Amino acid sequence: MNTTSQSHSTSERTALYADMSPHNLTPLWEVLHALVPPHPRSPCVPAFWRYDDVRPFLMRAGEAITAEEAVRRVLILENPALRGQSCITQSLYAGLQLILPGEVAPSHRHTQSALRFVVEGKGAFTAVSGERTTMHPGDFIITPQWTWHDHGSDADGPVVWLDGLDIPMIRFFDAGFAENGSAAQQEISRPEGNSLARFGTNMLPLRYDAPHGSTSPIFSYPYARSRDALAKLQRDGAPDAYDGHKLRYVNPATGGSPMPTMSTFLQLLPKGFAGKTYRQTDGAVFSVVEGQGVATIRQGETEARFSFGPRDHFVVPSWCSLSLTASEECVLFSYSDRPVHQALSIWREERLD
Ligand code: 1HN
Repeated sequence: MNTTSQSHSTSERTALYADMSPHNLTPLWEVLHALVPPHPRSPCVPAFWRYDDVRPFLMRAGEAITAEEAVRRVLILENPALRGQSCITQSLYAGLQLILPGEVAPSHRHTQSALRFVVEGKGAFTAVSGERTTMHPGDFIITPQWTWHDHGSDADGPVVWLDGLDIPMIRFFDAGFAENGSAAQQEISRPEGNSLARFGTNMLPLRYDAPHGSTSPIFSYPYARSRDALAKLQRDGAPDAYDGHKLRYVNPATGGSPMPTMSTFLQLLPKGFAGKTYRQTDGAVFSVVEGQGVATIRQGETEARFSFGPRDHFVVPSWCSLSLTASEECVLFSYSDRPVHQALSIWREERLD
């Protein structure tokens, strides 16, 4: 191609772009590479929230506003590269919620699914669809989409939990609906533990009719049970070289994830564990329950090393490589958007090292 035709085509293109722009037309060939990248390049970055840094702000929030006035007294864990968007990854929301003795976070429902992972304190409760669940540290509790839910506290101190929601996904699909309850607290129609008795013992009621569609019928997965399972795995065999001893929570009726949009996991890293490096397309949020360790996260040429302890939180964006080491025996809870990747047949994992 000679220079004349090249400059001719450049000016021709510039004119073409300018003339068609008012018609809301734009040339694909200028953006094609960015639209179909050779591998994921998340705009999110790895980030870490040390609980000792966050807790004083939570307690100040407890003095600045009541749970009732706030509706939900939560400090959002915002990805530093996505400030102002109320999200920790492009598809997931995370926040730390505080409830104080005697408070009520009023009843409402929405099409976003929520998970709670109890971080500090015990004796608060959440009520879902007429049943209360008392919170203990490490309990994993579900609020299925479009179920009435409120929180309260008979505790004698502050109770803090991690909220994980699929807010950015529902926003992406423009499928958000919400309603406030007519009373601050919903009526309780079943005794505590009823859903665990019906669905949580590897048995199901005859003529089981999924009360919440593809969401698990169990509201609470108590830490004591999950922790005990990990202790027995640790006693009985060698850890996986990448994950340690890692279990996924399931919907007992389907074997699938507890919620259609979020997977949840609990893993034990034995003392001295030096995990191999892996990456996955699902970005994940971690809540540290026990122990001390280091998460090394690589994104392109940039490496982040987070020394974590109990109640700390960190995020591993999509396709960042992660390795975990433990100087003390560790237990980590995590959640991600994996079921959506799997439903779309786009989930990928690479085990490196
Ligand atoms: C919500 O309903 C809760 O019920 C927590 O505790 C966090 C963040 C955004 C929208 C709804 C809750 C939330 C939320």
